Amino acid sequence: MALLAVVVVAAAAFSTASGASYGVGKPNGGWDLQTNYTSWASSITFRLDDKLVFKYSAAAHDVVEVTKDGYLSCSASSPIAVHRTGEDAVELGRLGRRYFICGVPGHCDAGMKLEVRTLCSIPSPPPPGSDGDGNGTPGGICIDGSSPPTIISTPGVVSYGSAPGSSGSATTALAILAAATVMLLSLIIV
Ligand SMILES: [Cu+2]
Repeated sequence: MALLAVVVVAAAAFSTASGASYGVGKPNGGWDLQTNYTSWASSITFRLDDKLVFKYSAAAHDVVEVTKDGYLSCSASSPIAVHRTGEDAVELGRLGRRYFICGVPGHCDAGMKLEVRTLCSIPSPPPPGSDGDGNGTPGGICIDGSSPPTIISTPGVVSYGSAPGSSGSATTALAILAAATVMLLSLIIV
């Protein structure tokens, strides 16, 4: 029974849907001087393997991925990446925050700056039988996409690798629950 629970959890972890694609500033704007990107980004929950698409006139703008400092100071002088095609797709391939500004002087200060926070692909599955202690929120068990969850041979223990932001509490709770079930079952059998 405990093993079954583990299999179900592992199966849920593997069934990652492919990411969504978001046109930056859409549907009412684009990558331009009119859109408020703070409110645009706050209306979307970005998940791992989602994609940003910056669409703009390449003659008027560009897209520079910068550090948090570059974002805060509107400085494109130490870029992480520069995009200039007018239709640039950026994969959100890792968890955490990323920062994009327009490198044309004055445009970032005028509001062409975007902060995106990428969360786990899958909300954490609540441990079976738990009464829900917040394990469904991002930051619990987190699949980072680059390393599939590994299943250790000890019954009831599932390891999700070194996914950033993962806390051991959900896994530990699952392990304890599984161990308790195994002990109970063996008592009944004996
Ligand atoms: Cu611009």
